[in-house]
Amino acid sequence: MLLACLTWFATSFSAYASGAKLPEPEVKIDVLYRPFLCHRKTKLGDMLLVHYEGFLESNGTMFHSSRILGDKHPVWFTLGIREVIKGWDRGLQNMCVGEKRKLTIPPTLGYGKEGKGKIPPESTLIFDIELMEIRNGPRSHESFQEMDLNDDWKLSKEEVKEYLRKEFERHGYPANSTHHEVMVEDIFKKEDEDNDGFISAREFTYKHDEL
Ligand SMILES: [Ca+2]
Ligand SMILES: [Ca+2]
Repeated sequence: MLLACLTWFATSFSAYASGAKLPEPEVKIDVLYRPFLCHRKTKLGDMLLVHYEGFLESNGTMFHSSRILGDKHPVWFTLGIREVIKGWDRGLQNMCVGEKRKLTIPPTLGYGKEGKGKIPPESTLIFDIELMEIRNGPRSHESFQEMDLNDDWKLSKEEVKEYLRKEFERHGYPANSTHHEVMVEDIFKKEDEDNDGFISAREFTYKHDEL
């Protein structure tokens, strides 16, 4: 115990001294099955359809199974926008359809100090996850590339305005450039986090905090 404390202190101190963030626990990823054919791998911003079982590491209790409980359907979510716990956002990248993974997720990347429902506070979680399908998310790189007309990996106000114009036209609305200007300003207020006048690929794809 003392040794553990000393190690912890030494690690914290060196992190503090070097100005770096405290080292954060990681998700442990075990690939249980990887299909031979893999046309596409998951990336941040994709929509994923998964079946999963969740267990408490402490006593092996299964707290959820998408196959057995609820409507027994697999679930959709968007990767990398904190729609799910951090452990999933981090642990389900570069995954092929048909692939099965076991994730061991420390509490800080799961439900933390509070816990949730059947999950007690400070629980390490184990998930068996099978990826059923991948789709382009609304904040996928494909959508970004479509909007980025000059391929410089950032969206200018003009590009966003042009995108809005096309979208409105596609849905049969009359063009109203004053309205679009207002919308563009509003979008940039929310999305251009570093205020450099452009929406970068990163600002576009990562909706919330960093993973
Ligand atoms: Ca651009
Ligand atoms: Ca920016």
